[in-house]
Amino acid sequence: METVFIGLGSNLGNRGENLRKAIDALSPHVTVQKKSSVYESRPFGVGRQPLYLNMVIAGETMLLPLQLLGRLKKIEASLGRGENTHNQPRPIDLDIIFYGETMMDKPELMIPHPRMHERAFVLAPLGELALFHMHPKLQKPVIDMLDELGDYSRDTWSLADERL
Ligand code: PH2
Ligand code: MG
Ligand code: MG
Repeated sequence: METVFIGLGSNLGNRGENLRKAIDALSPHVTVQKKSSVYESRPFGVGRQPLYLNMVIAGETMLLPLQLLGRLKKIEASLGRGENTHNQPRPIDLDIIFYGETMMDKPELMIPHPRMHERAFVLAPLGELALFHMHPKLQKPVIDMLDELGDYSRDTWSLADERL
């Protein structure tokens, strides 16, 4: 059994419904223990796109990292995400943020997520769940990573009305 943090993002279709359906589809594979609030965030690093809804969940899973990745991809596909939609608007994106203390550097999967520490739309919801959780590679807690993003990142997101 391993503790896993998963980032969810949606900027196409009924975004709140997409998040809800993704969490439902996850639940046979990941016992969801905590859910962050839902955030609305400006698209980061991908040009002009619709606003995202983002959140993070924490749970426990028996799946190994690559098995979990395979499961996340199936859920993304079942919710209408096509192939080769990296950095394109998508109904759902499911990213492994942390998997226990695991560090993994494969072309198909990097853990922790390689860009999580630069992204307020990950760190803000993650901070709600685990402010003092250590990044195993950077050896920093989430609160320090948030600090380093600085205040400017504060106006890239707001809390959404959605309650999941
Ligand atoms: N995901 C990306 C790229 N940019 N921006 C926001 N605000 N939220 C995301 O989930 C997101 C993004 C690639 O996965
Ligand atoms: Mg992503
Ligand atoms: Mg992804």
